[in-house]
Amino acid sequence: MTVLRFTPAAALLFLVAAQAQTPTAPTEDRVGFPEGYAGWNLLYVLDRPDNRQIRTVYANEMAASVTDGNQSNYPYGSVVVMETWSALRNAAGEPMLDANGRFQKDPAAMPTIFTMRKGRGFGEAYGPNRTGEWEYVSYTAAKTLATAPSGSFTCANCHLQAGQGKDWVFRAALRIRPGGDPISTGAVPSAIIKNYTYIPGNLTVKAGAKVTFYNDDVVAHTISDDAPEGWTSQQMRAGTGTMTLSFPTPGEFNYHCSIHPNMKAKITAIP
Ligand code: HEC
Ligand SMILES: [Cu+2]
Repeated sequence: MTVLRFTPAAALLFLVAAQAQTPTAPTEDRVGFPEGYAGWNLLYVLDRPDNRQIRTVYANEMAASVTDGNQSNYPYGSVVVMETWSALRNAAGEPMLDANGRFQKDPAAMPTIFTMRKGRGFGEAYGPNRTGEWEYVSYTAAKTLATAPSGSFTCANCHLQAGQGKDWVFRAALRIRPGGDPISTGAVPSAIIKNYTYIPGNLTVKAGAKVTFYNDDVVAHTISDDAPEGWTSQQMRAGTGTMTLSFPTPGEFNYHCSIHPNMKAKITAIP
């Protein structure tokens, strides 16, 4: 008589085998290289300090017709492109900022072109990683595949985080508005506003530095000089408003919010 015993070692083998299964993904490229994307509608430019990249995001006319980033009605045919580009760095490896406090593209680098397209019935092949009717591919500047459809489950799996409410598009709410509205600059924040608080409340910078504020609160705020007749910013929109201030000379800048006068903080510029 043989006794089949399910040993812990067998259980482990079974687990390993189950994990080794590759998640499903489309096998054919239905996204297509986005010819002429740099001339499309600019949605946002995000400086990514963690991986030292500039991410420039464009939308074709259909995707750009969705002006509210929380709307889930991107029409079929919508294409969103994110061009990722390494930032120019100094000898210490830190991004070199331009006159506006923004990262600059490294002219020696080549971009990668992340592309998502929505189509009727798209996305089914992703199975549990499906994000609505989007499919994903990334391309090199030479228009070859960087992430082929078969590997694009990684894209879908991560974009799940953006959620159905945004139709799995992460940052459409960062849309750059025409007319010089300084919201949504995508610059790296040196200070944020959260829960009616400027963070940090006491910031010390070197004279010559630029400080970018990011309004991460659910209501609008301003930055207003405490000095009588002092300068005041326009309202920074909830969630997306940004503001960059320069501190060319040493000194103290005490400021408050004109809407909530008890919000107070200070920036000290040292030589
Ligand atoms: C680890 C998570 C992750 C993976 C993997 C990923 N993305 Fe994204 N993607 C993001 C995030 C987060 C953003 C928003 C910009 C940012 O924060 O860098 C984004 C932005 C985008 C955008 C601009 C629209 C938007 O959502 O704001 C496109 C297009 C895009 N990704 C395509 C792709 C493609 C194609 C792949 C696979 C080749 C991919 N992504 C893989 C997280 C991911
Ligand atoms: Cu306020």
